[in-house]
Amino acid sequence: MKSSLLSLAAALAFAANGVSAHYIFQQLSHGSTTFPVYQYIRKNSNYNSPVTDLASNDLRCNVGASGVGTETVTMNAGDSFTFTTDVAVYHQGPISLYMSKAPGNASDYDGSGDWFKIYDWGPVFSNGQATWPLRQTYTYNIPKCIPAGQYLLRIQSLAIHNPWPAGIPQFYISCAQVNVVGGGSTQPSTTVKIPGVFKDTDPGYTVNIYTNFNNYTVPGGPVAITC
Ligand SMILES: *[C@@H]1O[C@H](CO)[C@@H](O)[C@H](O)[C@H]1NC(C)=O
Ligand SMILES: *[C@@H]1O[C@H](CO)[C@@H](O)[C@H](O)[C@H]1NC(C)=O
Ligand SMILES: [Cu+2]
Repeated sequence: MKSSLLSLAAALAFAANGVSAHYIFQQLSHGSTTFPVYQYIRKNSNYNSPVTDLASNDLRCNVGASGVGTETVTMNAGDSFTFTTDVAVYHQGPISLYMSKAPGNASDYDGSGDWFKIYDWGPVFSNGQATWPLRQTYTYNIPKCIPAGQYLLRIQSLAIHNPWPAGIPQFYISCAQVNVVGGGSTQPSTTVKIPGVFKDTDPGYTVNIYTNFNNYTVPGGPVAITC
C-alpha cells in the first residue's frame, strides 16, 4: 500500500513535470500589434514537446501544424515581427528564422519546397563563457528585398542542453503564415529542404556545450539573405 502510494506520487510528479516542461512559440506580433495566440501561427498537436526526428516532416512546422484554421497576416517587406513563447526559452541552443514561399496560399502549403534562413541568434562567447539568447520574445524583420507573395515564416529553438549522443537535441518550432507585400526581386543565396538540412554530424548538433566550448556554428545552413 505504502509503496504503491509512493509510486503514484512519483508518477504524478513526473506527469506534472512533463506538462510544465518546455515552451512553445505561440504568438505573433506585427510591429507593436500583438495578435491572439495561434491566430497566424499554425497550431500544433503535441503541446510544448519538441521534435527530435531529423527525418520527420514535423521538423517543418511542428507536429499536427497544418494551415487548417490558421489565418494569414499581411506585412510589408521590411516590417518587424515578433514571436513570443508561453514561457521564456530556457534550453541552451541557437534560435533560427527561416522562410519558404508558398506556391499558392500559405494555408495550403506543406513546407515541402525551398526554405531559406533569414537570421540566427547564436551564443556570445566572453571570458570563456557562452551566453545563449534565451528569452521570451524574438524580433526581426521581413527581408525588404524578397519577392511579394505568401510565405511560411518559421522559428526554431534547437535545444542542445543534453549533449549528443547521450542526449538528443530537441527542436521547438512554429510557423506563421505571412502575405508579404511590396518587396523586391532578390533571391536567397542558398536554399535548403526541411527535413534534410539538419544532420547528426553537424558540429552545432553534436557539440558538448559544457566542455571546451569556445566556438559554434549554427546548424541549418547559412543566413541566405540580408536585405
Ligand atoms: C487563396 O485562396 C483563395 C480562396 O480559396 C483564392 O481565391 C485565391 O486565389 C488563393 N490565392 C492563391 C495565391 O492561390
Ligand atoms: C569550432 O571550430 C572548429 C574549427 O573551425 C570546427 O572544426 C568545429 O566544428 C567548430 N565547432 C562547432 C561546435 O561549431
Ligand atoms: Cu524541455
